[in-house]
Amino acid sequence: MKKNILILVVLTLLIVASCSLAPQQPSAPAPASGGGEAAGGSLSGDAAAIAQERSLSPDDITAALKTYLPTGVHDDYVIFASGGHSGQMLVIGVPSMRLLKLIAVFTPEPWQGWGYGAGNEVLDQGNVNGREVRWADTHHPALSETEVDYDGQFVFINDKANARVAVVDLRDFETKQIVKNPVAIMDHGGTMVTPNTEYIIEGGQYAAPLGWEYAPLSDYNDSYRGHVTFWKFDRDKGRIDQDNSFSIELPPYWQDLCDSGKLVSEGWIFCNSFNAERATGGVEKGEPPFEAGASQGDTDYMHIFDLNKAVATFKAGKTMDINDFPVISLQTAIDEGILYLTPEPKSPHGVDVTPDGNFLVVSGKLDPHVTVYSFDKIMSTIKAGQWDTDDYGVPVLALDDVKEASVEVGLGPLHSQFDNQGYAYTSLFLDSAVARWTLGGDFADKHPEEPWQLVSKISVHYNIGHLLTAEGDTVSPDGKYMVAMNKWAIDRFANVGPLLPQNFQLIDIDNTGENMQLLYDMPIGIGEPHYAQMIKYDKLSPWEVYPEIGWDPQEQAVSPNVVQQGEEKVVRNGNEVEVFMTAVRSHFSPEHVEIKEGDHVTWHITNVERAYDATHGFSIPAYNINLSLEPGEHITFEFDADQPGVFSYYCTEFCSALHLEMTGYLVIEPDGSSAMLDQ
Ligand code: K7E
Ligand code: CUA
Repeated sequence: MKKNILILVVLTLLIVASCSLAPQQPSAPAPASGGGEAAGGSLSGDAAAIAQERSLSPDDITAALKTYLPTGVHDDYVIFASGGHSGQMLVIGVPSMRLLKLIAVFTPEPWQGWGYGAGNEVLDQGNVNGREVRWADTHHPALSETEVDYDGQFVFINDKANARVAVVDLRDFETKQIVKNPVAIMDHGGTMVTPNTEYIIEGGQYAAPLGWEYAPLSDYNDSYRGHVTFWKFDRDKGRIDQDNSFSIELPPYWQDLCDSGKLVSEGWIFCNSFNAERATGGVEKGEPPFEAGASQGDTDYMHIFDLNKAVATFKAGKTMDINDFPVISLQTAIDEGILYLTPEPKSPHGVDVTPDGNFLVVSGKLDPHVTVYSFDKIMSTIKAGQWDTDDYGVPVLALDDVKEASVEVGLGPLHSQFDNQGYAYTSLFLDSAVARWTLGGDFADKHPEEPWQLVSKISVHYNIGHLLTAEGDTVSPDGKYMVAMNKWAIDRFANVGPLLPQNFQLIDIDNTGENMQLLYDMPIGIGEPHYAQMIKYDKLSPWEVYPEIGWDPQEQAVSPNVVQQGEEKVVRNGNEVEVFMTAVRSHFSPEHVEIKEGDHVTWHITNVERAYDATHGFSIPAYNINLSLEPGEHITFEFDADQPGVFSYYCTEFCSALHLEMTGYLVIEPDGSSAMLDQ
């Protein structure tokens, strides 16, 4: 009974506290009032009874209260997460951890009609050597930034498996462009952005001859190379400007993750690497396996780039062409002072620039420390011309000359994020934990502890990869929330067979000095997300409906083929047939499309609705056509009428009471049939 009373007291206190905190809610419909009478501070006996019946601890109850959103209330933050192998992107609300959307990116997606008559041109941009590649290993989404703050306009994501980068426009949350890297067949260290999104960074991974030419593994040191690619972003067009983009050839170390400098370090780019040993594997030939060969050495190399010099060198035309793409050669990068290296212990992963731009944090997967580098020291060492060189002649700054601190955080450190109180958070894969530690420099005043020290840890479940904090990659992180992106879930969820979901765990980091609190587990059952970013919801201003009737989302303008109501028709010219169709609750016009086998069909369809959420679907069986037409949207698709017969096209969104009646007949008369249709 004592426990019961405790829960009651805790609940009462919490409810009183949460009411007096007056949380900022975005303008949203008022929540439907529930049965409980919470506002006065009294608690209905039901709540205590439920808590007892469900054996909820006081921590469970606070976690529930911190994450529950009444109906109609919106989340404070939105996460854009990699969808891992699904090739898509996830949109998740925080603190509710509700999945709000899956954005189709590299992979066809039926609900959005992506790849079934719409989006095909964008998907085709991602073809590799002419082959349709319709999956992706998405790793690192990056929100567009203005002055190193998320601006809510675009989000980018890379495909590690095929070295591709996609652009998503956050006005309609649709993918607008995919670029295939002409220099490399795969990547990893994308898609971090420079402070005003001038460039999107795409770093390499497993070295190979540039342009994925053939060279035997015995030529590894001479013929295999790494790369980093800088994609110029044209914000007005909302597209990567491939003509003003370029790569830099790098030694065949395995470049891993990159981050852009900010504020004092703006204009500099940092990428960690591993396998500076240049191991080439071959365990079956008696060679050390990669995992041993690539971690023999005590250090690998952080790559430091002077982006301004690189851009000047590219603009001066001092480049070579790989698959018609400009590449600054390794020698030119050395000669022009574009590239420097510095050692990083020990099989490193991740390089993260602190919010003030002064420090770089690198984790050594096999080292219980994070190493903190001083940008200031890097600059003075470069200015002093103080370096050795590696086997390729690249300047190597001594670790002792540029290191600021090393902080013992725990086993298997991977990635670091930051808050607004001078703390850093590092994921610990082997410990299955997140370490909170103190930053020094100007951050030292923000927290009571000594700088560069471990403060506390929280267990996560299990084997965490990346982590993210609210606005964590900006110059002004919000603190509040952290999400642990855990690779293994094991026992956290109901058993669904041997392939388990990933586990995103929401953690409250707002209670300085106290322990971080685990709030919520969210299973991700579509692939292995790597990274994600969290933006304040009120920074997003997506359209509710498309701005005008006939909107072509690919052009973000009214389509020249818009079909207005009253202008629907079917036009024949030889065996070219053009269909002009509108969709509105609850009918398509026309309802009969009668054509002939062998016709080539161009079909224009406009959703002429202006009402919020009045989406219509449009599908044609057997022809693999399936569209989603949001209010105002126009889509044009084509097909060859090679299968005669009768095909009912219909609306696939339950849009109205007479939705089932929203259908029509596509009648395709067999070739050679005598009863010619009169169109
Ligand atoms: Cu650490 Cu691809 Cu960013 Cu996975 S990477 S965890
Ligand atoms: Cu339109 Cu159902």
